[in-house]
Order: sequence, then C-alpha cells, then structure tokens
Amino acid sequence: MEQTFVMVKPDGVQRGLTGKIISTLEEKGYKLRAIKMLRLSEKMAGKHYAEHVEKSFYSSLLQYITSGPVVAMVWEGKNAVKGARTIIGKTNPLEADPGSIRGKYAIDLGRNVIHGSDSPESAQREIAIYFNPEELVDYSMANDKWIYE
Ligand code: IDP
Ligand code: MG
Repeated sequence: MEQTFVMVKPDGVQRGLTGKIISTLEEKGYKLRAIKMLRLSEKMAGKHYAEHVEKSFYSSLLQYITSGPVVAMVWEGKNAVKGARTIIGKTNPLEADPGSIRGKYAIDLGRNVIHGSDSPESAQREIAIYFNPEELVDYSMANDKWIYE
C-alpha cells in the first residue's frame, strides 16, 4: 500500500472545505493514517517547497501557505499518490477537470485549496516534515475487502 501526503491549504480551511476534502478521500476508499491542524512556520514552508526556491512565485507561495492554519494528512491506499493527484486536479484550476477538487473549488493558481504529493518519494519526504513515524496510526479497516479484490 502506498502513502501520500495531502494538505488542505489556508484558503481551503478558511472556506470551510476541509470536511468535503476529507469526505472525498474517505469515500474513494483511502485510509486516513494521520491528521493534524497546524500553522506553518517560514522554515517548514521552505522545507516543503524547497524545489520551488528559484521560482518567481516562491515568495508569494510562502506568504500564502503560512497565511493561516492548514490541515495535514497522510492517506494510504493502492496507488494513492496518483489517485489522490487525479482527485485533486491539475495545479492550475483553469486546467483542472471540473469534477476534481481544484476544478470544483478553485480559480487562481495561487489559491488552489489543496496540496498532494507528486510521487511516492515526494510523499515520504513530505510526510517526514509534518509527522513523526509514531503519529501514523496503524489499524485495519473493516471494509477493505469491499474496496480491494
Ligand atoms: P502542485 O501543487 O500541483 O504540485 P507545484 O508546481 O508543485 O504544483 O506548485 C506548488 C504550488 O505553488 C501550487 O500548488 C500553487 O499553489 C503554487 N504555484 C505553482 N505555480 C504557480 C504560479 O505560476 N503562480 C503562482 N503560484 C503558483
Ligand atoms: Mg508539487
């Protein structure tokens, strides 16, 4: 089973979309392994978005992501990284499928509501920024046999 890191960004929290986002991933069949609300420090935000440090939008991205609380989560399931990215939609909400989270709830690139890891390697790197290993709760889901063949 694969893990992915998903985060409701400050705009998603302020707009009351946290519950809908959790429901969407739950209803898909993914298992929630960890969740916490926090406000990112500049340092944590810099770690998360280290790959974008040279980009023109980096400072506005850091301002955005530290502007209010976020909800950080670890979701687990078969091909969860790609599956969650599909549910989340393309980075630019204008190009995101209308049924995706960004397609439904976002308009601007810099207010795109949600983050999702882009590869299993990124997922592990990002999970380690937000969670200690013991914060990932280990349990079995009663309905797994109705989700996986
Ligand atoms: P992703 O979130 O879909 O993985 P990335 O390219 O990793 O997209 O960019 C990280 C975040 O930076 C995006 O989700 C978006 O909020 C912001 N961002 C990306 N490109 C731009 C841009 O051109 N202008 C403003 N913000 C951007
Ligand atoms: Mg990314």
